[in-house]
Amino acid sequence: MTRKTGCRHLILILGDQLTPAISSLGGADTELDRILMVEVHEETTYVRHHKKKIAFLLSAMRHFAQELREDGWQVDYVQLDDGANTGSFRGEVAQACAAWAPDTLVVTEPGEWRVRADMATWQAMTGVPLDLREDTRFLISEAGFRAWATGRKQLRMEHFYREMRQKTGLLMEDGKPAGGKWNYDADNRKPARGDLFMPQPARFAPDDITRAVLELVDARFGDHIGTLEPFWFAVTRRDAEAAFDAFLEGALAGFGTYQDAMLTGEKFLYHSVISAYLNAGLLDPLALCRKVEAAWRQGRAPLNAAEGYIRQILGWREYVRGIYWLKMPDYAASNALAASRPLPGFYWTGDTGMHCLSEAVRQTIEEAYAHHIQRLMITGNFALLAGVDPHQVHEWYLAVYADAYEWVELPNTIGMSQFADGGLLASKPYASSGNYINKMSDYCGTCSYDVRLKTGEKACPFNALYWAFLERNRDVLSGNPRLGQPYATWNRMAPDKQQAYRESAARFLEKLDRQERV
Ligand code: FAD
Ligand code: DLZ
Ligand code: SF4
Repeated sequence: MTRKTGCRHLILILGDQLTPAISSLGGADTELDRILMVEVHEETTYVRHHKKKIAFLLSAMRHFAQELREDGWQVDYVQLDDGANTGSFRGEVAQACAAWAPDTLVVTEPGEWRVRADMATWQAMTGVPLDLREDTRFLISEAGFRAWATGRKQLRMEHFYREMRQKTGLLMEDGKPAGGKWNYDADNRKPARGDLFMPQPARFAPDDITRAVLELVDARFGDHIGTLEPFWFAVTRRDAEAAFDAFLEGALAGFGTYQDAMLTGEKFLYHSVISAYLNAGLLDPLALCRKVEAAWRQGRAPLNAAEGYIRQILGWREYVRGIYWLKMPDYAASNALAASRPLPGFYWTGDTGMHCLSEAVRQTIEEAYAHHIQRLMITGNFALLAGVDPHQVHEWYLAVYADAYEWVELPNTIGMSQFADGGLLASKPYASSGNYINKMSDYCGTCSYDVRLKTGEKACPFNALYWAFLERNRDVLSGNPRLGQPYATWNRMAPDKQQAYRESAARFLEKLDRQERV
């Protein structure tokens, strides 16, 4: 490696730090400092990410590097197919530090424990002092969340969210919540009908940079899940902002009412489809919340929509990040329900007679996207009821969605969806029989199973699995006050009916274990 000279700070910008105001650039100088961005094999394969997720991020990284150069920065950009690419962050950092001998290596804290642990060894490895800076793109710092959590018996999102509303002043009027209530979720549970106007997310044609990335991903990651085409994601800040503005105009007004709805063939409904952009740093969370508040104040969206939307970003998104950093690294190994079944093969193919699951998985394969209620009440609910190993469930979610980074995915999966943290995050498991899915979707109408049948070969598998789940986990769950009613129903049930549920669930799970098509 030839020694180059003239670098004061070497600033490493990671793939999900594509923000001009990122803290690592604070105080930097275009003459004295150099930026390093690296496409590395290790990050593309630590789980086998969806092809579209890899393509999105690499294209967004290349566009960001181009914008930085246009703004006068000196950027060293290492592409995946560069001959000298070492394949890892640490290899690239070692190489660049040897080449530039910077006074300091500057990095904004990464969003995953795995990378942070590795980074802690870099100073010893390179001999270059590491200036690790806080990620200021969140509305509460890790220390701020820790302070909020300290001394609390329960870490409920709703309490956290109210404090965040007060802290930011979002949807507040004279110190009180706008409209008199903090939360309008009760208004947000309507099913959707096929004849409703369906807005669509804004789509962007691939440019030369994206096309080159698509070829690269196709050649290198052909065996990863997912289809690459059509590729329509925004890969620049400007386009991501246009996508959000299109959501404000076309879909926000219906966001609240239809937030929990699911409809065959409608992959996006009234969701904003911006999580991949937000998590990569192309959008700013506070700016999004302010725009939504403004839309409500201008009468362009009802309060239940604006509040519901702001709660997702100001509440849930910040809260799960806080939980992640509060509880890692042990959190990842949580398995309160001792679930151990392997993840069924149809999670990778969508090949199942259960229509709700085939819809959710197939659109995941096509788009690297499923909306929240599909993730929680279809793929998550099934894995929970079937007793799938939560670590395998976690790795699946981390791999298949374009918005997935461990800080946000892990608490959602381990905590909210699989109850593997024993109720730290959710006050009760998000477990439901087919009845809920039938109420919130049109999936059951064209399913090979019958949602009205409770037991037997043709019965909706969710029905018997639900009761078998409650019975199997009685020791851990029966004391939960929010499950008092279902346990009371189970206890009152005639023994032969209980036995029919047990047998139905056991037969279905045996089939699953024999890897037969279900
Ligand atoms: P919208 O429905 O339009 O919501 C707006 C925004 O709110 C989202 O873009 C997102 O930034 C935020 N948001 C909403 N719900 C949550 C939540 N529960 N946690 C954090 N932020 C939220 N979200 C991710 O960003 N990355 C993940 O890896 C991820 N994994 C998940 C895994 C499971 C098992 C579950 C149940 C949820 C997961 N979520 C994850 C949360 C949520 O499903 C997605 O944020 C949402 O579906 C993204 O689509 P959207 O942009 O259309 O969101
Ligand atoms: C997810 C991802 C992928 C697929 N590829 C890269 C990459 O090649 N280079 C990079 O800097 N970042 C990538 N990322 C995002 C990182 O995994 C992410 O920055 C860390 O997990 C920390 O959150
Ligand atoms: Fe899903 Fe059961 Fe409805 Fe089929 S009947 S779509 S398996 S909930």
